[in-house]
Amino acid sequence: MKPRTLLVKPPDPFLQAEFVYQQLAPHYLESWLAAHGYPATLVVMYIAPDALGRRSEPRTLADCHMIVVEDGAVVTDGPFDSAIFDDIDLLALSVMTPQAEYAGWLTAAARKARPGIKVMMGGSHARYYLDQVVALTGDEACDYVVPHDGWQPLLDMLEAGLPDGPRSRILSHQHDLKLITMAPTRPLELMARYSYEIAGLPAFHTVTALGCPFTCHFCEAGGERTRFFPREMIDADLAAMAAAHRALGRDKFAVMFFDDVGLLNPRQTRDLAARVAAHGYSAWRAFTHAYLVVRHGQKLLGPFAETGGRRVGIGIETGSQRSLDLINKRNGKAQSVEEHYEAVRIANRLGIAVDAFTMIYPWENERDLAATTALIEFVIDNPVVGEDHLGRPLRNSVDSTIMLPYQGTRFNALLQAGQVPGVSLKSEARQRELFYKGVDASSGWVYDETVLPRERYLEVQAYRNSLRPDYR
Ligand code: B12
Ligand code: SF4
Repeated sequence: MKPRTLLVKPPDPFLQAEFVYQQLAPHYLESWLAAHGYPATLVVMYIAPDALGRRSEPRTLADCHMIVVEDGAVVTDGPFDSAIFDDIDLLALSVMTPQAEYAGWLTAAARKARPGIKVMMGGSHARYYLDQVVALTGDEACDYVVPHDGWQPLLDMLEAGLPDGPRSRILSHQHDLKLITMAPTRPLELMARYSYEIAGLPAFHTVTALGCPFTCHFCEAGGERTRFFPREMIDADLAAMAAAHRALGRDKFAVMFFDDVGLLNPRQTRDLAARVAAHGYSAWRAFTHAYLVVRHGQKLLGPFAETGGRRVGIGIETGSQRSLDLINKRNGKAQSVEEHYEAVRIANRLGIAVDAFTMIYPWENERDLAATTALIEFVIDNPVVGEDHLGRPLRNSVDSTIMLPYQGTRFNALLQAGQVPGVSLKSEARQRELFYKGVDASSGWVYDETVLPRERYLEVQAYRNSLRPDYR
């Protein structure tokens, strides 16, 4: 009999809401296993809200809930039960850093319930915090650790009969994405749980590529080679999402591309727009960059707008030229704050609302803060041509966070080396206890010293976020 895999998405109490976006990796891996004839069960874990709608941090697995999906149907939705490990040969965990603690609990529980089970961990936590994953000991240590693409390592270990060996074996592989033609699974009963809207229409999300060509110094993923999925896969995926929308009784629906750069150049945008239209979507959202909008204008955003592109996400980061230069988004190439203003004007004239992502940096003084606040006020006030599908005027939106220099980022190294005047970090050990340990998708405060007091940054952040319109 072929070994059976349990693909698990751990819970996300870190997020304000858990059923907004699917965590796609387990779904890609599930369809890959099916194509290779290996049986798998999928488990989506979550924290159930209390009577007042609040979710609290779980203390043990008993505080978690799970949705169990087999052959595309939900077979259980209820409290966590370690009976899910019965008949399982491989526990395959997909882990982002905020989920790492729960992954450890799951590994230990699986070993207790089923001695001899093998555990494999993949996802962005294994990629960016590999040293910490490999250092796990006792029952929480994994057998196989996959820091990059999961498709081949998973298949290799299953075909080899889940070989024994020392714990924490690193299996690193980068797939030629042209060979990945199976779209992620979209189990209907699960899709019905996700709730997200674009321009007044229900939306699902996907990605068309992995990696990012940019080099923001605050980002863990900066500079990873960009690899595109083949058109065959994008078509299959758009068709599957459209079928799910229709099966849920929706005649108009939307899609969001979560790629770091969804609209990269006019040709790629034209091709993607044609696919979106061909599959019957009425609205879509994607991400792009200010300098690309300024450089290509109508050529980049025209095909997007004409096929229902109603919102574009742009990391405009800051209105302070000094901070923008320090971020180094374009690997040494200049980017100007004026381009941020211009990109918003261009998009808005074409009937596209901008979701502008900005940050506050720990070296910023009152002048820097005022410059970004002025940019944000401009974004919020700038009129957008057109209406959404509920007849409401399209409105720009903003998001303000405080930059935290995660482990492995260039800013972490620069701050650690004391190269930014007025800013210092807590010890490395203390930082590890604070990153991704917070509520409402924020981390703890990793700074010992910042140019202005934390309270001032929080006050400015609260003001900026208060400017958001009440719909998007
Ligand atoms: C969509 C998305 C989200 C969505 C959905 C989450 C998801 N994981 O799908 C939402 C909005 C919920 C989200 C939230 C957050 N996100 Co996010 N997100 C993304 C994004 C843009 C795409 C994810 C995706 O679908 N990728 C495509 C799949 C195929 O790639 P993948 O998940 O990496 O999986 C591959 C491998 O990692 C591996 N793999 C994955 N799982 C497994 C499991 C096994 C067993 C194996 C063998 C292999 C394997 O195989 C896959 C194929 O190669 C990525 C950036 C990116 N481009 O990947 C950021 C990213 C994953 N997010 C990131 C961050 C920081 C966050 C937040 C912390 C942001 C915040 N402050 O709220 C939260 C945390 C959420 C939480 N879990 O609590 C970071 C991760 C950092 C980290 N250390 O883990 C990333 C890398 C962005 C970045 N550049 O910094 N995110
Ligand atoms: S654009 Fe910048 S922040 Fe976004 S993924 Fe790329 S390097 Fe990271």
